[in-house]
Amino acid sequence: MVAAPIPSFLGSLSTFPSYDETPHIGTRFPDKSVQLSKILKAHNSDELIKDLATLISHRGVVFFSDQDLTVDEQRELGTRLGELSGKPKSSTLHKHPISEETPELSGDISVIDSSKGIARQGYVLNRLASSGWHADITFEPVPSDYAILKIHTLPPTGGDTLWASGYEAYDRLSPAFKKFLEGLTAVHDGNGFVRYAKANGIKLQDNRGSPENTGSDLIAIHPVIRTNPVTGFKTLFVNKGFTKRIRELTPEESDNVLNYLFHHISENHDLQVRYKWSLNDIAIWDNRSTYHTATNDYEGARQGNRVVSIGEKPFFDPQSHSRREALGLSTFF
Ligand SMILES: O=C(O)CCC(=O)C(=O)O
Ligand SMILES: [Fe+2]
Repeated sequence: MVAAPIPSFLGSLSTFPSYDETPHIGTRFPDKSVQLSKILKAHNSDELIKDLATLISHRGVVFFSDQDLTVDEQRELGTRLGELSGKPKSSTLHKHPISEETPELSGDISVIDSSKGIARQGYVLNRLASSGWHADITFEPVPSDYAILKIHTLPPTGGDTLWASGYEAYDRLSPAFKKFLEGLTAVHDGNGFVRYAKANGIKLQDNRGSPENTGSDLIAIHPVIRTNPVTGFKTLFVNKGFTKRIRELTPEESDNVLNYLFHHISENHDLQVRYKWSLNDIAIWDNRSTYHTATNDYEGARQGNRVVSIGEKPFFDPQSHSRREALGLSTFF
């Protein structure tokens, strides 16, 4: 069988110049004449933003160069991406448990700072660089659909971010292993943030973007294989940052299977994309079907603002297809 080419998912965004960073993950709009602030105000903004959500969900992560988007506009975009792609009415923007409200920034803006806070909780200097792979806030019962990160302070070089595709991670598993994982559930634990809050005198945020995301025990149970409702594709939904235990297995079985899956994600560099930031670039990713990790190879300041929106409660639809199956791409077995 001749494999089909990877189709375009640009829709109404096809009027803007763009290219795919790799075959399986990442699309970039390199031209700074393409401004998200203009897309928000366009006469057909609903169509453009809905198509952007579809593109992000298919391509995992999408990059925009040198953006003038304000934090208010970043919140608006985070809200509309989910609304136009069908998220539940009760889902709004996430307030990170250790997000500190300031006169300038409310709790629904996460400050990503190289010296402290969300991006540094649990960071240990002498660990493998690959130990940082995660998807955002999977410790919430209703976790994130999209995240938007704008980096406004950068070191002269370094500080790249990597993303990996959960669709492709699923597709690379053997049919027997896929079947074994489907229907299993895993514990996701974010209580490292509770300890960080206690140690640093930070008040834990409650009511974190969904009526279900409440309380101070940051534990959730999610399917190991999940269906992304926007694409309908199956994705591997465990991440090294937060997934601690597959409930249906013995502790040793769980440790070994999770360890295998974390290596499967971090060692297959052909399901990853690495982005080298310029000032005021924006990345938007789908937290349901990608993982990401920062690169701590620099000295000095690096800072950005992030909006994380809440999506739907994760589910597995046994009728859903893998990405390669659905797109008619070659398969491994
Ligand atoms: O600093 C980065 O590159 C990414 C930090 C991160 O994990 C996030 O913004 O969700
Ligand atoms: Fe993150």
